[in-house]
Amino acid sequence: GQTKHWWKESVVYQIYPRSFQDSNGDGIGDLPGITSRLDYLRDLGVDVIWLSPHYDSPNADNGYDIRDYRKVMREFGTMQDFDALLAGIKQRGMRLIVDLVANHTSDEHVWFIESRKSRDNPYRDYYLWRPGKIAANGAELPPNNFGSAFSGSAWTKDKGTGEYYLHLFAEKQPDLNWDNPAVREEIYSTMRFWLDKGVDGFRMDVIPFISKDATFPDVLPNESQVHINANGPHLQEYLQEMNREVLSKYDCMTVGEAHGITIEETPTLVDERRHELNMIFNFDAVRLNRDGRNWRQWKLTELKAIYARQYEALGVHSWNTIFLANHDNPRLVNAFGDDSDAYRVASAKVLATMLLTLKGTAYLYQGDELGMTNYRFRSIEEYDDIEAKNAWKFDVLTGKETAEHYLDNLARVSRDHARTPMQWDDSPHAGFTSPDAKPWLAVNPNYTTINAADARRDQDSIYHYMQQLLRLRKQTLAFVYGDYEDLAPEHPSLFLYARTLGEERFLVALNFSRETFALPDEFSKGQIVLANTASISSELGAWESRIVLA
Ligand code: ISL
Ligand code: CA
Repeated sequence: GQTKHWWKESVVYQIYPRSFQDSNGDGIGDLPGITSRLDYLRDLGVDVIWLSPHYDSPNADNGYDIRDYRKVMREFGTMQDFDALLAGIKQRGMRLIVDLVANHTSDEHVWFIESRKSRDNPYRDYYLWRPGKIAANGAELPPNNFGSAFSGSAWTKDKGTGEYYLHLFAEKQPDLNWDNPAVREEIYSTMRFWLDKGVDGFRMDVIPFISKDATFPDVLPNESQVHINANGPHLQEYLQEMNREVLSKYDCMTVGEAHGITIEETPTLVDERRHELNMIFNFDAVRLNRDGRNWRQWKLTELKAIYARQYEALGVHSWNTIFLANHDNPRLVNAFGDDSDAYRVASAKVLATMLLTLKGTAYLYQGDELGMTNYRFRSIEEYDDIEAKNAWKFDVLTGKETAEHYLDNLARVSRDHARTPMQWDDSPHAGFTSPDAKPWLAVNPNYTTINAADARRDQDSIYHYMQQLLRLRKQTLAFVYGDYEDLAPEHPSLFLYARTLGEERFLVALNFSRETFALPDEFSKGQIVLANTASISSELGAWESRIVLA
């Protein structure tokens, strides 16, 4: 059978600190701001807070480029502010996990400053340096054909020594060399530092990328670079070592961000008998609406097939995560719901019902409890994200893609949609920062109607519905450990499933469309536990959700 753990029974709420709450009027969210909002999170009913990077950083990629792993980002506050936040979270019976970005550092990290100085610097081997390749015509090329996730080659030639360093992300994010035992020990010691402070675990950024084939063969035309990067030769060895040296010594949870790992490969990282990670984020569901970088229209049958495959592949020894949004994706309701005025609220409730009743630890993203929506960015200048700005330079400014096509697509997929400030109330800047300040990223003008203060007053709000769902889930182990059965995998608009534990059988009915459909008899016979509409019939109307105890 399945082992029981607090992290399987938990619901996690992700905070992007830059955009949550500003406390000092500089237009940037900060740690004291989060501390001031902890009652809001406790009232909502979440168990664990995941804090996106809060470390010292020059912010080439909003904190995913770390300059010092043991220092708090100046804009976010001080170590005392961090300690106060952690204490406030614990006082309210919640837990905190922090982001561990250990595949790469900032190029301003002291290790890299040293590393680039000379070929025989003691820190040289902390990063991945290689000589260029000489082509047949005598021209010098990068060591291989890896691309950076943020456009261009993944190699940059450094003037000082004439060698190239690897950066799977931005030029300012050099990849660490995990084959060097000193690097691994540095990271483990950093992990102990935060665990000893009392944090409850880590969300590990692109963790499957840490091990590289040191010979760096080219990616062949029929191969996928992310899949290669996520399946390096020593990945399992390093994760087991990390578990032995650090994780096993604490009561903590780990969730690896695992772009490039397939559903069927997931157990190689999380099967509990291997002692590596507790769970990973698989990207099949959240990126179902993407074809490479482009938006694609997804189908409900495809989404259901992904959840069925995850359930099958993970079995009883591996644990799943359920999420459809984070700081790298557009808003939940735009991407997977119906953002029209008529159905925004109903569809956000349908999605919340699904996220909180499927099998796996659920991850909610800040603002989704309010049904926050994508912002209408007016020009490339108004965006902030390095991914969007670099691709503009590489593809639009070079004429590979028209500005119109690029901006139309970006309006649907941009990571910045998730990063616009939290909408707290209907005062200027949505209460995110002081009235005379300039928020670091645009506030969505719909804050006058979509905001936390209104949601808390309105008994029919998404916020209150989610609060009920979270209470229900806490009381109901069937939603955590129960078996999962898709009752209508081929239905194009209805998602109907059962969660069963022992004698207890719950039925969930979700309508992902504006049409009305009849429900199987079993649904009418049971007792209604929760629904997003007051009028209940034997049919399921537009964007209705219903949970039934059979
Ligand atoms: O968001 C993506 C592209 O739109 C993904 O490819 C993303 O880069 C990938 O999932 C890794 O994401 C993580 O590491 C990045 C950072 O920019 C992301 O914010 C982080 O979630 C580099 O640290
Ligand atoms: Ca601030």
